[in-house]
Amino acid sequence: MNRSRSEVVFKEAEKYIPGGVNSPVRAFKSVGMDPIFVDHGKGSRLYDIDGNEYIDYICSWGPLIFGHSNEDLLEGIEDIFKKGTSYGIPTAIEVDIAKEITEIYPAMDQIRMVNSGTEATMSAIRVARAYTNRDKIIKFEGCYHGHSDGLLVEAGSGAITFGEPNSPGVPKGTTKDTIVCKYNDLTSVEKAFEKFDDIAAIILEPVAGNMGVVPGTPEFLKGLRKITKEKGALLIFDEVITGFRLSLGGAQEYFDIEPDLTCLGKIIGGGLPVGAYGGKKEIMAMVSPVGNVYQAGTLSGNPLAMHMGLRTIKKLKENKKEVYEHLSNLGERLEKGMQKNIDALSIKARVNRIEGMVCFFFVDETIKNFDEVKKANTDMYSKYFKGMLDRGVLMPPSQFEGLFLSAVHTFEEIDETLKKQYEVLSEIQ
Ligand code: KE4
Repeated sequence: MNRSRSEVVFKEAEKYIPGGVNSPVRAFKSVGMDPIFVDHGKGSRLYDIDGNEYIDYICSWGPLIFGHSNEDLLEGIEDIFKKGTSYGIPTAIEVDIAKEITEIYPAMDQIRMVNSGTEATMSAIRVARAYTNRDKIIKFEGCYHGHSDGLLVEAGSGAITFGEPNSPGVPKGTTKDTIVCKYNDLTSVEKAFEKFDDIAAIILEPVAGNMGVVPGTPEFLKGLRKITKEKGALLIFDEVITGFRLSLGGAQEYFDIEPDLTCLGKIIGGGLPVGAYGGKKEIMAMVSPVGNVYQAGTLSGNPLAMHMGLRTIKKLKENKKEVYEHLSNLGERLEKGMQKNIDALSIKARVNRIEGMVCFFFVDETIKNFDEVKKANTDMYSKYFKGMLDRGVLMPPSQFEGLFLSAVHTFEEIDETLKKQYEVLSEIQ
């Protein structure tokens, strides 16, 4: 497959942008190749600047639940930007989207718009600390919540430890209050509460999507809800991926668990920069200008992003049954077909799936948390990624990301993907 124009542009990009990209995973480093550069997207397809066409399983890492450049969503966008793109003064559309989301997410009486998932989780943690007047938070190994200092940690040695910064530039002081526990392991959380009495909150992805797809078990999630209530800590669901994806009401609807704070992003921006956090009125009353927890943003709630987000949410609501059934059926077809390929070729691999969230792991054991995920054969994944890319199928350029399906992917595309996966796995094993 000819990718010469991407190579030229990438060389140029590396001169002016660190690593030639504006977000690390786009550099394709973990799959050992230079990135493709996109010309445009349409539906479930992505086209690079060399004219190559791909079935897209990245979909901008989640926002594009209706695929690329969806006419329904884009309708009316010109009227918005001809009137103005941002004012720094409130607009009525911000009320409309806040109303829509809080009606769909009963755990949220109020919601504050920000511009990324990182801002959403960072702000939710600040509110939780202020509300409980406690400093420590618990996060889980393998979960990613954006790049705010206190969350760039990895488990130190031993079971329950303070997070060690996993990035230079993060002072030890900002991670000393971050405790890292094991995902799907309630005992590790109970031990943390035995050891520390100043835990403000637990933050987690109720279905982890940043160590590949690893669902939280219902027992684990219900156990977290129980222990946080008992100990007076808040439960924060980071639903930046699962929100409006796992179901219209996200993981909290799917598992019927009401968190104290919810973080959203991706889908609620419909492809434009949006994040949000919200919760019960008495908690959100801490947020400036009502309360004293300061959080602000020049472009928060700008009408262009709100338009795309609101149209996406309305389209999901109006077509709820069809959309989520289709996502789940696509996921099931992928899972079954991938398992068939694994069995036919005796490949050391597993498929994790929950509804439309799927991940193909080069791991030969049941995957419950990061312990098993980190055993993945990333060399095999890199060969697999390249083989699929050369056949016009764009998988996530990292073993530690899930596939992102959309409502416009078709069963024919799933079948084509599975046929190509069989060819690639036959070649690389
Ligand atoms: P952003 O700041 O990238 O908008 O969101 C951070 C974030 C927070 N919470 C969850 C559960 C997330 O998945 C993310 C970001 N996801 C990654 C991909 N899994 C974004 C892709 C990238 O970093 O380029």
